[in-house]
Amino acid sequence: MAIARTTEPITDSDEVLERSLGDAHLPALLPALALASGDLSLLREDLRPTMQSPPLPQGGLSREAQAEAKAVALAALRRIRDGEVRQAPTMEGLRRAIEWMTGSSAQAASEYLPLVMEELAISEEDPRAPKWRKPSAVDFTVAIVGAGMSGILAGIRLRQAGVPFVILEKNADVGGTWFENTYPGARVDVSNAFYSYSFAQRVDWPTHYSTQDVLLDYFRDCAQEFGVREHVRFQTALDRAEWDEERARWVLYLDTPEGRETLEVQALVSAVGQLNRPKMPEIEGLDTFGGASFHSARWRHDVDLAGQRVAVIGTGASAAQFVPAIAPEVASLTVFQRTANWLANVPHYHDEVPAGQQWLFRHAPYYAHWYRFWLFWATVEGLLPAVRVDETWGQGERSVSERNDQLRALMTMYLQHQFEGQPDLLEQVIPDYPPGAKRILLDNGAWAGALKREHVSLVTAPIARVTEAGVETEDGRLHEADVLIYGTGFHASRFLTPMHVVGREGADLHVEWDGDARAYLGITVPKFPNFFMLYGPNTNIVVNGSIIYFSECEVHYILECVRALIEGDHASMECRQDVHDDYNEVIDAGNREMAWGASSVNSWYKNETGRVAQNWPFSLLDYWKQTRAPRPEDYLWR
Ligand code: N01
Repeated sequence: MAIARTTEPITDSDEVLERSLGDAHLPALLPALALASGDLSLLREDLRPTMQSPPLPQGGLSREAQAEAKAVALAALRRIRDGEVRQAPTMEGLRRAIEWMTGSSAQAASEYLPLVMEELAISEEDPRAPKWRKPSAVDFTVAIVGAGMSGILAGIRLRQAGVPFVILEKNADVGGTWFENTYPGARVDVSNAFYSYSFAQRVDWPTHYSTQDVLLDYFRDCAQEFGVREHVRFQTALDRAEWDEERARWVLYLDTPEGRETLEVQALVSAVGQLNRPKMPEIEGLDTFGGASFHSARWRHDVDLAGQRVAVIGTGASAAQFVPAIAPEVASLTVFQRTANWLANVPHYHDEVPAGQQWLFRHAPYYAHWYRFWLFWATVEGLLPAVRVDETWGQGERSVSERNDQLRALMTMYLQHQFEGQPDLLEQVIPDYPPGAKRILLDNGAWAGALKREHVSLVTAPIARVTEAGVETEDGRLHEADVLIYGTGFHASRFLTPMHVVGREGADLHVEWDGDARAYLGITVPKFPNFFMLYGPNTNIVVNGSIIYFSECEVHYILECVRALIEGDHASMECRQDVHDDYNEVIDAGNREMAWGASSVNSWYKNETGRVAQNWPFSLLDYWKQTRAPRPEDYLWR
């Protein structure tokens, strides 16, 4: 793995430069080169991308504009290579570049500037690294539960701050979801330029959207390279955590390969994720099935699917990946769909990163960073308005606003194109809810390609029961199968199960939540001092943000909490109930104004009470701002 700390000097010929530019993402390259060369005149009005979500290829630049942009970029690359220019970007330059790329006002660009400074790591290598260290005389240890993406991250930052920590991991390796989900076709659906730690940018991702094995390696490498792996206790599960108020300690009861053990720490961080407890459907007769059956997150690689009659229940993000992957080898495939998905057309979803782009990532100063920022803007912040409810729109379950309706039209056209000549199938796959009410799945034609195969059938009749021979639908049909695969998702709203967390005065976290998990900033909970969560309630994003971004914000906040405890000589900090309650009202109101909150469609974003307990309804900038540091007045300090 090549983590890029700085770009390599350009020593190649004009020919190589020109060839590489053939693969360049021009809306990201021009600001990168403008800043690196100090020549802001590269940010020409006639070469400015049209910022639109979903984004247009090359920001909608015409062929002529693209050719001109390449010529401009070639000249700048040459000047940088020949040592004529190489500048540290100025604040004014950065602001102008944001304005140019996003089409935002100067005021909006200024608002994003501090965040962009961090994202682009302009003035230092890793601006998010803690700027403080625990004094050696202070006794303070943290336990992190989970060595997935966010647990590794918390370990990296604690190590940098000199705070002792241990990571408790139930599995035999790091990687969390990328360790557990090994189903065929598993890959990330957020571009790796964004789905990667800001401080560990790779310049050699083989594909835009990495497969599971590549991501598992990335997280393994990061755990190793940043000195975290040696702090992980594998095959060690936290069963119960109890807060001892008098001694201001968390007492942890662990199940280890050697048996039961206790451990005491000053702070506890949950990094267990939302999507790691497989959910089996509540369908009659599951146990009666005669063949092999398994959940997508517990893939049975020992079951050879070749030549088998396979049935799949569920058509979410997991099934959308493994159905196309297994379709070619099975004898027949019956896919049971309860709710159709909106698909976003991403033609390069499975493609390799072209050589020219790889060269630019490696050599063009700031290019990788601006590419990351382009994705951040075009596929995340920019998409939010398209899923926000317009109260005056009044189209029910069709769409939530004019912009949302346009998105619907765009994605309907894509489905019509994909299922051309198959009117029966088309009718089944067009969702009857607004785009963004459920996760929009990325697609390059693989889904339709699988469903249109002769031996694949899509069944939308409700399932009545599972029998020894297969799956029976309510229309009385029995769909025979040798193997039954559950792509039925996770117990997402049962946060932190099956762990028992007992806070001040015996408060049990699950009793407190009563099936409706809430937290302040998704991180802290009243009655649970020195307890912090990563990817906790209301920190999930729907329209394709990167959860790594959220984890970096959360970890920064938690480190600032630990710092406040240590530097303020406090034994504990506990979120105030009124602060927590007021915050949750704002969150709930925000979610009601988004497609996923307004629509009545079922989704894993809602818990048993119908409340959206998963999602963050505001911008990424908002979350970043709110997680800069704990406000002293939000907490009870002891
Ligand atoms: O799970 P899901 P998932 N009878 O809950 C159906 C992330 N992820 O594992 O829609 C019949 O989305 C259920 O139907 P319905 C990503 O955040 C990311 O696929 O509830 N059907 C649905 O079709 C994602 O959102 C990646 O009506 C039943 C399916 O099972 C999240 O994980 C890849 C049923 C469950 O879909 C979860 O995705 C994979 C029943 N009784 C996952 N019960 C990438 O990065 C459930 N269903 C690409």
